[in-house]
Amino acid sequence: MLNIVLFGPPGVGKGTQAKKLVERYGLKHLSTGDMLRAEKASGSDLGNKVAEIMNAGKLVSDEIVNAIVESQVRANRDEKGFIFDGYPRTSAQAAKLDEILAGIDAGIAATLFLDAPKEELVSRLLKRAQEQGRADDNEETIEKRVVEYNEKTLPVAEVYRAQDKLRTVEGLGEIDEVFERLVAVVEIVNA
Ligand code: B4P
Repeated sequence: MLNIVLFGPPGVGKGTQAKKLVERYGLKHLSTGDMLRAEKASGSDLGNKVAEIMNAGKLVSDEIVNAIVESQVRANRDEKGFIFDGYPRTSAQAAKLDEILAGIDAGIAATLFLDAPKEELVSRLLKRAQEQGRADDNEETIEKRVVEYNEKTLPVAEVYRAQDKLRTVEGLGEIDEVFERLVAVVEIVNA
């Protein structure tokens, strides 16, 4: 199995690049953001709870997110591999992901850390706000998402660095340029 984690701040292009990697390598795309937005759109009790948290720029609880990922991994265990997009976002999620993958005799090949300056992230997200009107893409919420990222998510990079699985990739530039940088790394880890 080829299991890749796409890691980085809000708006860096995880979702954008995950779709392209999935197409190139035939992997299963698991985006916790997309799955949570689907739950939100369903109007279920859980969806309403999730909507409130996401619209406030906060991270949804580990319990909820871990349960969603676990069921998806189990249901798709015969795939060639997974692209984890936006997961893990806390140290507890990182520990859970190892456990989930160990349960299907698999592990993470690499964590691709896309990074870009904050001004670029804010400008991309505000542009997306105009194009798609996502409830969490406004100046106030973006600021809160960046704070959550710095406090809770960024430390997860160190977990993967310690395991020698972290690969940093420049997220500034044209979408196709960034993609080619990611592919160059995947080719090495998948050799
Ligand atoms: P996500 O859906 O994961 O979204 P994101 O971090 O904002 O964006 P991403 O990095 O995927 O950016 P994208 O490619 O879309 O999370 C949303 C929320 O869900 C979180 O705040 C949280 O509340 C919740 N959540 C999700 N996962 C969770 C977890 N594991 N635990 C707890 N809570 C969780 O790109 C952004 C924009 O930039 C797009 O418009 C794109 O077209 C553009 N773009 C991309 N690459 C570009 C480039 N190279 N140049 C110019 N523009 C570019």
